[in-house]
Amino acid sequence: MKKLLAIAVIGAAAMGMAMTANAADLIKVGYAQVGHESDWRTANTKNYQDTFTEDNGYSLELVDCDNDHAKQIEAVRNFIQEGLDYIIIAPIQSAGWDTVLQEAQDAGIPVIIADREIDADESLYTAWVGTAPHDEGVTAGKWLGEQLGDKEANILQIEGSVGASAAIGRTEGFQEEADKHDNWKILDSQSGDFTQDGGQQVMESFIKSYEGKFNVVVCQNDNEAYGAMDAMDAAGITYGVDGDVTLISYDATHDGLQYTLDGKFNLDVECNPIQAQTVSDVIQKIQNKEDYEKKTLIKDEAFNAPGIKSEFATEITKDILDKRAY
Ligand code: GZL
Ligand code: ZN
Repeated sequence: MKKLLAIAVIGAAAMGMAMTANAADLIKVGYAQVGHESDWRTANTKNYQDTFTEDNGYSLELVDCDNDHAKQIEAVRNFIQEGLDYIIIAPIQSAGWDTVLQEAQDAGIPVIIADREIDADESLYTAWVGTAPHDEGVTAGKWLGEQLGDKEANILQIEGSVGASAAIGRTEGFQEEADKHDNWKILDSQSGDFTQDGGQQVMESFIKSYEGKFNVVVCQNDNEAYGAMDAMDAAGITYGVDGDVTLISYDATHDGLQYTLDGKFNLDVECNPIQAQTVSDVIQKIQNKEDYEKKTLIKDEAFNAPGIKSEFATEITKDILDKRAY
């Protein structure tokens, strides 16, 4: 009996060793995530959790920084303290990153900036994987110009979170196109913080000031657009393909594209949250001491309601919608 017990004990110890060894082999990654402000963010978080798994050789510490820059800096400092192998940051705001990036560099921990952009010198981070909000804004502006022809536009814009590169880029890109039309006027542009509540509150205040004076609403993400639709419904303002107001949104999440298919959104400019595999590929190259791209752009496209022909957007169909990953 004793012998059997001894074998069992050695076996368990070996298993334990194997597990510990495996745990030691895992690449320890910290992800300082923006927060949980939108469906886009939820899809992005799930994508990281589905990709940075133990089966794929990772241990992931994902911190939801609740749209709070100070919390995000603190999360990165904690990652440095823990001595993680890699730090990924989706920066809530573009400014204020130099100091903590220098600290990570001094600690020898590679930092990958994901999703959004930062103002810091690119020597302060190892790689960047994200999308092009400026181009997304240009696409929205070009599409509107194509659809309006020489008709005038009185535009209300609900911006994303203040200081976020996604908001800054979309605003600048759209403005660049609007400047080409002397009969376009952006009546007002306020931040809805990329949330549905924010979109509704801003739209309600817009309606108080501009009812009857606007024919275009631009929302810088789908959740703001849902809030804006609620506010316009309550005020009896029609929008979409058969409405008085042209409604433009960004993100092209599943529900946003459903509204586009239903003709409630005229246009939804995609910003693809499925980025984790691309980030993992960069990490694997660094691990294997292979060359890697400093910057990798995640491709976007745009979708408009059925029946609308455009050079800048694809007509959404049920088939495209059903195939979407998010
Ligand atoms: C865009 C991303 C933005 C989305 C919003 O790259 O950072 O943040 O457009 C999300 O939905 O809140
Ligand atoms: Zn430009």
